[in-house]
Amino acid sequence: MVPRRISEIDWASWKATELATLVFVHRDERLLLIHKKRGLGAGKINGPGGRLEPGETPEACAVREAQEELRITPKNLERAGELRFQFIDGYAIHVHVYRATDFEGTPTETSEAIPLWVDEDRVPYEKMWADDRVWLPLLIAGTPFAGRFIFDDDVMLDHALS
Ligand code: 6U4
Repeated sequence: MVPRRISEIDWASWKATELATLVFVHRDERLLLIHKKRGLGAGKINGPGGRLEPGETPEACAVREAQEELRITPKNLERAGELRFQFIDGYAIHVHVYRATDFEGTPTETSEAIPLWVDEDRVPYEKMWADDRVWLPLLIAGTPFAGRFIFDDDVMLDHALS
């Protein structure tokens, strides 16, 4: 059966196809976002991030992806939350989300992303994944979160947040 509701999944035995990260630099009441050029979510606005390489820790992945996508090194990383996404085609991704209060380098456009600073109270949710408006306000407020989501392509069918 293809699950369309959170309650139809046994989350205790749920396994992700992919492990990934997102990292949000949050400094001076602004967030450093990206306009993503390729990969999952191309065309959307998000934080930098991507999939873990073999043997890599989530924190090291978050730093590497920010370096690759924006040429910056985030500093003072703190765990903000975690997100479990089940897509109805069978793809499943577990994302560790980090907040960084500082960074080194100059945010620079790369082949993967265009940097974008936004005020924390003017986040362009309409150009982001549908789940972001559920949990990004918690990251901004410094409240830890754990989310579970079911997607059909980029349509969010159901979610639960704790
Ligand atoms: P690789 O090949 O790993 O470099 P990359 O573009 O880094 O590709 P990709 O395309 O697999 O990674 O996309 C994974 C990224 O997309 C992670 O940073 C998590 C993010 N992501 C996926 N689904 C998301 C969703 N529903 N909401 C969200 N971010 C999501 O905010």
